Amino acid sequence: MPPMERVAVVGVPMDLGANRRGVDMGPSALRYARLLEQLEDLGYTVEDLGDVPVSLARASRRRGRGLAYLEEIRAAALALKERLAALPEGVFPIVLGGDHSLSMGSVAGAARGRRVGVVWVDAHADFNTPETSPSGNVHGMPLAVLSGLGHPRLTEVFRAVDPKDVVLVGVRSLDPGEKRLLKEAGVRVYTMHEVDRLGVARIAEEVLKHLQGLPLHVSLDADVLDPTLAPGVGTPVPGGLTYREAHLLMEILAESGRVQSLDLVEVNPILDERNRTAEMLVGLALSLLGKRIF
Ligand code: 6HN
Ligand code: MN
Ligand code: MN
Repeated sequence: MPPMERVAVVGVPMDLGANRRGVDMGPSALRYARLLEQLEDLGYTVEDLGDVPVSLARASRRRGRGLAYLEEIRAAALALKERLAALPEGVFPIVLGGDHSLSMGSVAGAARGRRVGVVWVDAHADFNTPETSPSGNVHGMPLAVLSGLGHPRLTEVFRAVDPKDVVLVGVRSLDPGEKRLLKEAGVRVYTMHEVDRLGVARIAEEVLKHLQGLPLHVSLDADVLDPTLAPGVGTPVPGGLTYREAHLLMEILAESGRVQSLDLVEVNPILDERNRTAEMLVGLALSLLGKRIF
């Protein structure tokens, strides 16, 4: 269980990094799925900090080297970074997305300049740069930016981790240039192939060992789950984590007592069925914060 008793929730209603609208409603859907109430039932003191401001830019336009909405995304993620960095020590932040580009700000803010391990649980690696990205969508780039690779406007404020302190779990969709960058940077990658061969329990133990001694940030992208469980995502990929695998992963990470911050991202209520994707992520957050069956 995390060593903290206080949780701060902050929303980032942003869809500018994705190519489909609607993920900006994710924070509402996650709150509606009773995240805060259920955390209180677990015994946490929970504060809702509201949402960080996000530009209402909507015109479809591209700027600077193929990146869509670079400045608007930078501003929102920077506001998030500052809000998290200003939290008192001992408060566990949960960031509600919004598209995954917000994690540039959440990891950088939670790290506060210190060394942290990042567990990025996602069907994708989000390790593109403007040069390797096939889409120009910034939500395919945040992990690269955090590792110091990408557009200088982003790396200058969000570079926060050593790529050797980053682990990916659940990956099953990589772009060619991104694959090369991951190898060069030395990121540890557990694809669905390893999930099938080794099982989630073994992977979770290896992750904890690989990131030994470091405080951990977990970034949970809803599309890591199988799309039959979590249909409310903009970039679904077949063959994802099952309900049981995802919960077991959260439970073992929780047992380490080292997780100190969390993102719940890429929930798109417009594409969802009866809010089940948000409910899945809320359930996983509760497991990560110590909820147990018995
Ligand atoms: N996400 N690799 C693709 C791209 O456009 O760069 C998909 C990225 C998806 C990002 O789901 O957070
Ligand atoms: Mn992602
Ligand atoms: Mn993804």
